[in-house]
Amino acid sequence: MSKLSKDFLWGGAIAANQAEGAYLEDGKGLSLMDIATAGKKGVSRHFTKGVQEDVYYPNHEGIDFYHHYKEDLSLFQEMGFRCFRTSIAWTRIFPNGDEETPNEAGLAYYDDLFQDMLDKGMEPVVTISHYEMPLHLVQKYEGWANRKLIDFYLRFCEVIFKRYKGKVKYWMTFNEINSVILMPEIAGVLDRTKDDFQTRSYQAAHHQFVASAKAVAMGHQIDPENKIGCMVLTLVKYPLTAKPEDVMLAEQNMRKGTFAFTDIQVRGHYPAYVKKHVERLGIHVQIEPGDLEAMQQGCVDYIGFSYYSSSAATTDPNVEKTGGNMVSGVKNPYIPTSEWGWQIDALGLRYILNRFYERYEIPLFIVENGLGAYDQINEDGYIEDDYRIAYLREHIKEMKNAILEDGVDIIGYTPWGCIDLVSAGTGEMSKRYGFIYVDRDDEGKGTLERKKKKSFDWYRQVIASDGEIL
Ligand code: BGP
Repeated sequence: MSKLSKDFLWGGAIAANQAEGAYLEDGKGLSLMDIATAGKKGVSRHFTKGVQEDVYYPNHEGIDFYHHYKEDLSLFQEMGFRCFRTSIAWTRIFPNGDEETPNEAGLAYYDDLFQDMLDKGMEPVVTISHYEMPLHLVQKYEGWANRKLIDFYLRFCEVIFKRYKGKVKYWMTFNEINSVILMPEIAGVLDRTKDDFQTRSYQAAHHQFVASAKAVAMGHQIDPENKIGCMVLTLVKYPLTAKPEDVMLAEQNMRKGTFAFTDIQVRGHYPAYVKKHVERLGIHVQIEPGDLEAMQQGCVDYIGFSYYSSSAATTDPNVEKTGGNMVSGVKNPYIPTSEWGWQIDALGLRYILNRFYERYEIPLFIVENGLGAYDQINEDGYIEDDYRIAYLREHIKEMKNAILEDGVDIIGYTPWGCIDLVSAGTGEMSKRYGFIYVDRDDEGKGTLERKKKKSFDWYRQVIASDGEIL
């Protein structure tokens, strides 16, 4: 029998800023992401300009999950979801981020949302900060480069931990925390042309590590039932050849891109290779008394992570490059690529699961995985997304191998964008991940009608059979 246990958390994942829309409703403030994606290729970096009249911002309406959540959760329930991952928009709770009193309407919205999940048999899995923060905190404080952000974030955490106590047990502190170094603009650190950009980015990272650790400690104190994880983007790198230099480089890239972040948050301190790296960069990161103790006292309970693709590493400068989630790598000739140039590698999932588990021996949670693709509606109005089924099938097989063959402890699996939503990387609707199609195009036209794709029934069967029927 190759079934997974009944308590394995099958589900799906979205983020507030890419799905909710209703960007100024019920007292919500402007978020960084409300102006960061402007429907153009790549993340627009006109953060400081605020909303411009002549620019189209896809996140302003998203898929209007804000008003459709009951209908959408019912569809997830039909698929048998046992959990559902979303984030809380910081700006619904603290519109500017630095005020003392939270916005009751925002709190009430998530009360209803989490209650509806529970009523429909889904364990809420909540990202506290998914790529977004009040724009005001960027404009007034320079985002996470400013130490004050730690307190603003902790105030937000305290309010939501207390309010949703008993409803939410699974939390993650920052989505893809490695983005603070890979794309510091997401943490509100602006202006790459300035000399101190790197210093500010590393300072921002330190602030996030301290904030995350303090949030973990606080969350445990408020409710000992809470399970609080980190969330990292996994950048799996293989050596392109068996040349020792390539092997070493791949390992260094794994540390720099991925393990540095988990080492810090799981073990609660800066590893020696991180200190050496910062030393080599010649930058000074200000560490205040108590910071290192706080990091030690706020080790995470589990590792949440996203996995989409892998790439290779080589010291040879002449080989072909490949695209990827936030960073590009070297093309691996043994694996295919998606329409967006991300290399598809299901075995890489088993590989990273094992790397994490042998390194830390704490539970893992695959909170993002999936294939972004252009979907075609056929004449009967149906979407036959066999390519998506094939991608997920192969990844689930490898996840099962990790559990059943290797003994890795995995809490659950939440494929990304279980309902179509706005792409974080491109700002487009047409890069779709969902089991459920949403009638909305890149210009914001469409009825917002929801439609089940072929993968919907497939995933329902996967869950119903506890992963046996793929
Ligand atoms: C991750 C993010 C998500 C998401 C996903 C897919 O990095 O956590 O927010 O969008 O990648 O990326 P994209 O939307 O660019 O296809």
